[in-house]
Amino acid sequence: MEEQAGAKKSRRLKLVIIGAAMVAALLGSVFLYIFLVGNPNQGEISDPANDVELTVGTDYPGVIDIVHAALEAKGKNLTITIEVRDPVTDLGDDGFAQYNLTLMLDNGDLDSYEVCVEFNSSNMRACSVKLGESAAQPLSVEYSQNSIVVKASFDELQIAKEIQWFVLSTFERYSGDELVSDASDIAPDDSLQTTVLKQ
Ligand SMILES: [Ca+2]
Repeated sequence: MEEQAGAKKSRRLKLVIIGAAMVAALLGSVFLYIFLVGNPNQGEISDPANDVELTVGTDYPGVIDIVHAALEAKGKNLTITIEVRDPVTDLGDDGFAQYNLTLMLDNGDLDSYEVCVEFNSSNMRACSVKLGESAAQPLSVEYSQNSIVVKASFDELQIAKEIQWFVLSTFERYSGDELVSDASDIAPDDSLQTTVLKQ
């Protein structure tokens, strides 16, 4: 009996040691991953629905009503997600919408970029332009339901301490040459958003 109890105890001890070793290995992998890959920096803006300003006409598509925007910065890569009130849909032949994201990267100097997403009935495309330069860099853009995701890359982002940013959406619709709808939304409403980066 005593022998059996001793063998049981020893098996239990072995299992405890193996379990502890597995947990330690798992934690080690997680720490190694964080050390090698790093955590992304994130920032976000929430904006009310139904706060679009109309300067011409009486209607606009809910796709320009911004409700949330987010940045995720890792190294020099930046992922921008814009969420809107209604799903991204066909704007019709005469509709034209645009999102302009202004980014000011504070890295001692202030480098400013404009990220622009424009779309109409047939396509959506995105590009970035550095303030003071004219060359536009094409960017990857995808949309799904109520989200638009843009991926960009800026060398200055790697040494930037913070990003100040805001998003402006606009919509125009023409009837022939006449502008019959002109609407816009801005987020945040009253100031720039500051996202601090931990490098
Ligand atoms: Ca809004």
